Amino acid sequence: MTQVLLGTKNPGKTAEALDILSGLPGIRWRTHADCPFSDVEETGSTFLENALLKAATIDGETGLPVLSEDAGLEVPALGGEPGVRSARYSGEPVDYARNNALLLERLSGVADRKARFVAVAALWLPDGQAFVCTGVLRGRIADSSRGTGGFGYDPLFVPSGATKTLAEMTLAGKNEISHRRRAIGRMRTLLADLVASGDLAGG
Ligand code: ITT
Repeated sequence: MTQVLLGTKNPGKTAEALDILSGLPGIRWRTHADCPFSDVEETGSTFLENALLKAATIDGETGLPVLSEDAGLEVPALGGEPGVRSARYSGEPVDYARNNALLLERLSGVADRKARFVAVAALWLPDGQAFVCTGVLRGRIADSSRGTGGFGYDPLFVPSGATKTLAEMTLAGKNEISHRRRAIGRMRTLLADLVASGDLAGG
């Protein structure tokens, strides 16, 4: 079994990612709870840069293969905001309710409520190999918050073709369709190939 560390401190992301990755043979998943690592300052200007930065930095600190992810919400009517600033849209410390209130305020009176979630998953191996997969979920921003599941902007996000917000779905329901499912699901296929070829174990 090769150990791979999930390089995220976000408990919501961790639960969703472990569910998507469950049953993958040859890998023992470690998380921040059992293998703590330092905060990584997200200085990149894209999800891709930040995902790679987190995976490479946490690999450097722990010596383990690391799967990180950078994700966020893009609203075309707001010029792509909150984008890479999704977590800290309304300032520090991170506060999901305050972020959601600010998003609703900025969209007040705006007819075009299209939005998309983007997730970029990055795998960094101790020998310097890196792999990236992206996932997108399209939808729209609701007029008010609904539901208590998930995290972040989930109470405001209604996926295309759905009536419920992501926060009104179960974890399994969100994980069938989400941007994270697409990015990490693609990474799952890649990880299976790396396990089979022996590349994940190194040497
Ligand atoms: P790590 O960097 O430790 O992984 P983080 O929460 O800081 O955790 P990001 O930098 O990727 O993660 O920021 C993601 C933000 O984007 C998160 O705080 C939410 O506001 C939003 N977000 C991302 N995925 C989401 C999802 O599935 N549902 C709701 N909001 C999401």
